[in-house]
Amino acid sequence: MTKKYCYIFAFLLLTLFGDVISVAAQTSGNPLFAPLLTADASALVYRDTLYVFTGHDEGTTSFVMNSWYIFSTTDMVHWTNHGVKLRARDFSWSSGQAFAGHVAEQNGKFYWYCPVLHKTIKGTGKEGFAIGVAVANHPLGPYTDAIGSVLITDNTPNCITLNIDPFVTVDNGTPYLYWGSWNACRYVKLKPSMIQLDGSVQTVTLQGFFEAPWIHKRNNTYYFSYASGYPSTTAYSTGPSITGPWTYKGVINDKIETPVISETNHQAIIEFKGNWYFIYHNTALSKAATDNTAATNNGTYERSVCIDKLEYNGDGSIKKVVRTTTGVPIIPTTSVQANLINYHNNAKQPFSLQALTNGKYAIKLPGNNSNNNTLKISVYSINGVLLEKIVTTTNNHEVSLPSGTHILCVSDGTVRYSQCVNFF
Ligand code: FUB
Repeated sequence: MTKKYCYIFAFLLLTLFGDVISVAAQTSGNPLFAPLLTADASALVYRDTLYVFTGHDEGTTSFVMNSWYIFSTTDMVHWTNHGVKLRARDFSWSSGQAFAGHVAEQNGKFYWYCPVLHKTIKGTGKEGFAIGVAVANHPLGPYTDAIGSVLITDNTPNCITLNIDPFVTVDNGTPYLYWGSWNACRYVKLKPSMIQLDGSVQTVTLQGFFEAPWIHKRNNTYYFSYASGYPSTTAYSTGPSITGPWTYKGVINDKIETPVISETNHQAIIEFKGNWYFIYHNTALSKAATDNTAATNNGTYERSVCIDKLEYNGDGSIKKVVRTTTGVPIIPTTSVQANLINYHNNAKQPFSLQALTNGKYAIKLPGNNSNNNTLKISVYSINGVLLEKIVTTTNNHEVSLPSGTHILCVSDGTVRYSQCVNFF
């Protein structure tokens, strides 16, 4: 169909079948939580909600970080800022500095692993950071110190110079704590309690590792992503198990050099409602980027969390992240109620598109189809391109309706119905 005829087709359908329902497709925008400065995101899916836990930059020439925030969304566009939910000083043994934390769930409890400065423990040639754990019964807290003491300090055998950037995951029932910085990475098994070490600290071998470990699993492959080099890119390696061995695969996020440099590059990777996301920080809200009078062109200490899609190639490798200012599209959560128009007698039949948690819609057709008639559902783009054709005898079918305008035509063999539903 030529472009001209596509538009005529669309116009005819739209005028013939009257009522047009519009569903706005929006995007999250980047940075996500402007104007607040946020960094070092950790992400967790619980029930139908995505929670993002961030640090908060308060300095301009060094890391000044006192607290962690929580944000949540069910659709990627409408975010709730739940405010400060934990502070470094909430650990009575800490003198401050809320570096990159990580939240993990186990048996309905939520554990927030936090790297903070220890008041008294500082090993020779080490930086004095320790990792503590706060616990809550809900991702939003309230969180309290789970141990009243530390999990990792400069005194832990085989620890590293800078004990920061914890990452915890439960693999086949066993919790693992990874952490690392200054080119050194470690892991240790945790007991099921999540707050006690179970065995000795192991050295991790990863090409180009600098800091910020994060592991996700897809199709039986473990993906280990991390900040690499300094200033950092985000690179990744893959392996057959939670402990590797790890094979280097390449860079998935370039250095943050625009609008101004961020020396750090700290990622979280998460699947939510069938989509994969890459969460990172940039410098768009830093003085250097927004104020011509800024003393330096470095935004390292004034970062802001962003999100973009994470996409895979057919062979399972990760595509280079395309950083955007628009962010990611909305996941529809509202249902659309409408009437299908009987093609023959213009009568209206109720029909609904019910948003599902996987981002698709369930089409609820008129009646209960007790005769098991064959239903034909066609989804067209506005210019008449057939996007999806479903032939079914059930009265409840899942259909993908991505952004863009669509026209839905339904036939049950004897009666034809049509409706225009515009997904912008
Ligand atoms: O935000 C302080 C530190 O900078 C984090 O712990 C590192 O991952 C880096 O982002």
